[in-house]
Amino acid sequence: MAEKSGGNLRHGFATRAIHEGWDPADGEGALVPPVHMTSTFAFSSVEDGMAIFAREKPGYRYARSGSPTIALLEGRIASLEGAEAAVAFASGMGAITAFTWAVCQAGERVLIDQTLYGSTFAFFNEGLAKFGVEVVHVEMSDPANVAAAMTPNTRLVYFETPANPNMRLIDIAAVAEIVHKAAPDCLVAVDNTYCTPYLQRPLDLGADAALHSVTKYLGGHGDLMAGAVAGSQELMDKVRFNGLSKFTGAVLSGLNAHLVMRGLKTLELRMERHCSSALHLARIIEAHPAVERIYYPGLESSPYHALAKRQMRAFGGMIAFELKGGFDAGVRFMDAVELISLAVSLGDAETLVQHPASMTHRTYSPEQRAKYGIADGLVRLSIGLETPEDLVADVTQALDAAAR
Ligand code: 3LM
Repeated sequence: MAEKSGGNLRHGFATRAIHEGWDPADGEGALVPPVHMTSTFAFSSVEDGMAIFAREKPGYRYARSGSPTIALLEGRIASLEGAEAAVAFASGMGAITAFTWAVCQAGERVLIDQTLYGSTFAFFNEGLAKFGVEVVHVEMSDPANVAAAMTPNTRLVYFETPANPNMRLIDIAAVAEIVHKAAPDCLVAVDNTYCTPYLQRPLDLGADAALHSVTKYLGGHGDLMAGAVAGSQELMDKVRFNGLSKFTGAVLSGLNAHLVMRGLKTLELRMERHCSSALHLARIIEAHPAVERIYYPGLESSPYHALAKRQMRAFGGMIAFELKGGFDAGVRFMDAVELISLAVSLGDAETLVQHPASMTHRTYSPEQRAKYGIADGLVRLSIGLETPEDLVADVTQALDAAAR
């Protein structure tokens, strides 16, 4: 995957994740930037405060609309995503809701893919539709369906790729081209949580915004909640000063921004390990006689393999599969794991397993799950950073147990 844009391109991804935006000389030599734990900022005069509030002069006023530690993190995420700017949030849902409310209004139309993280799906269908925005479900893995659903008042096209939990892929470049041709003001937003900008850069492929649950791989250690959106400066100003500051208030704390930056320093290394372990395990799972079907774009048998090779650097750390015997066999597998933890969330050092139909995607009705490919027997694995042989042993004994 070629990197076309973003931040200081003299430097590579890992260097930017570690250094972007910070010179120790600006902080009395501190190698690690200080954490600003302050809610408000003192002005030198009324005139100064007025100019900062009017955004005629750069400066901080109140931490809900920005602070130095958050700004440093935002600069790093923007650089990694190849964006002009980014806005950080207290959670992924904080980012998704603030972004959407900042860009859409009643009477407009939003296209969403048919598989999204459960709370995102609920937000669009229950939270947004309630305020007079028309929300239309489209099967976006065929871009022709997006073309057919576009109307002049379509304001936003929103999807995840790979989609949580069933690993469908969507061709970002093809969808962005179709959308921008049909309605130049329509925004294409991609939830890039599953990939991180190390694996996939939606803006380089023509999208207008990349969104994250930073709680996951970017934080990387399962010890915080955070979110982010990256895009043009103009769009991010709208997201910050309307979506975040006025609509949701879902602002990240300085301490958590510091922890995310600590996580980002090892993002490249961690993603390499997540991806290599996941590919190794996917091959073992695919070959096991207890397995009915596996969803992992790194496998040659995946219908998304060619697209994954085109738009992702590697195939990610998430695997979904169904066992012969469906739901009951899936439950036997999840109850049989020993090293692996039975928990929602993903992107942590610990390998996690969960049951989408009853947990992360409970917001879908049984009919919607059936229609949108979230089988009752689907099991989701987030492959962690443990010794790969230990994961192989645990997965294999749990598959053997599920088959009995
Ligand atoms: C999960 N996902 O286990 P937060 N976008 C994507 C996500 O996967 C998530 C969010 C946004 C899970 C969380 S489910 C009870 C636990 C692709 C979260 C939302 O607000 O930071 O959780 O991000 O799949």
